[in-house]
Amino acid sequence: MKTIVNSWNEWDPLKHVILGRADGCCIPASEPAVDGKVPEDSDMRGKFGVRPKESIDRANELLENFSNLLKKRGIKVDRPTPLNFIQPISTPDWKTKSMFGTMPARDIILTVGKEMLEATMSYRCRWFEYLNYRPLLKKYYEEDPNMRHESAPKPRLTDKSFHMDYLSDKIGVQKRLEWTAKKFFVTTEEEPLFDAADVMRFGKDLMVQHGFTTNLKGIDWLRRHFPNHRVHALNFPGDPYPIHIDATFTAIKPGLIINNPNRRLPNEQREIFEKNDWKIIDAAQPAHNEPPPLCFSSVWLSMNILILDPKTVCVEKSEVYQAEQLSNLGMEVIEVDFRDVYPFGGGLHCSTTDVYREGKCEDYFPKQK
Ligand code: DAV
Repeated sequence: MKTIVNSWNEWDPLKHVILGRADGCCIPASEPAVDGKVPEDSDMRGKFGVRPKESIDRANELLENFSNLLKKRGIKVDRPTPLNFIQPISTPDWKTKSMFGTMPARDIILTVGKEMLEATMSYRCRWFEYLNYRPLLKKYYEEDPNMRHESAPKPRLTDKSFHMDYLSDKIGVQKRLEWTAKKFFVTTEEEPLFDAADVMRFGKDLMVQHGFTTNLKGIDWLRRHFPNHRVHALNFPGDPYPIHIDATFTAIKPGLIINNPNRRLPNEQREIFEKNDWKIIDAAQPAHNEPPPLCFSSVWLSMNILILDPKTVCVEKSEVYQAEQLSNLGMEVIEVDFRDVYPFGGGLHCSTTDVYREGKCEDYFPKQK
């Protein structure tokens, strides 16, 4: 079967997906955006280099199991081709000692309808990450005459793109919360920046988180790039390290969103959801008090679920409260053992990116004003 690229939202029946790999994944060297994001109390601080081999093997085993589970359900699964990440990279503007990896496919590639768009990214170590996906994107482009392969303007990522105030590991959570509430983030407005995982797709509407990895210029770029869509900027005070919308605000099906109760959408940004009869409910608590060792992300990867169709959802196996909530909402929950993949850049939603979901571009928010 030849590839067709088509995916407009997070819930229509999934038929073809890209799933990342843990091979050679590195803890990146110090650089402005990474230093701003790694939690101040993290065991990753001061470490650099390829992750321990046993942890890579274990994550790859879980990824392989997840791939088999999806295939058994009739979903086609493609995997990226990893580069050698432990080598210095540079542009005329900067050098850094390694790349990152190729686990969280969702961070890099944004699928909107027939288009797969390579995001700008904002970490220097992730500047070349799109290359891991090029063999697949090349194949899709050749097989599907309607596929659009796009790449956002590569950013310069000089020091001007970052607020150096964030370089310290002694800012403290209180100060960080004040700064993020004021929308003072690590990235500046020097140039458009966005990660694909800051975008949640709702057919004609794209909801985009303004935070550490996506700036307002990045959101404006998306708006101009997708003139047939409505692009909305959202932000979620309460998160000291705001990156990626998919552990904060997760659409379940038309009309229903779960929102991280520590990072609620402010009232003034709720209007469009209320007007169109979308319910935003608090997500269940995570089952863990701490992320696993050497992990970038918070315990809220509990919310990082992969929806296979509006009645079926993959949830991490230990996240019993999130599973219970979704099951009470009438969904069939598939448990997936995935916690040992979290340190490689995220959960079930992060590790995948859509190639094909059934369905077309619908307008779920007809009342805009
Ligand atoms: O809560 O640490 C993780 C999102 C990863 N894509 C968090 C956000």
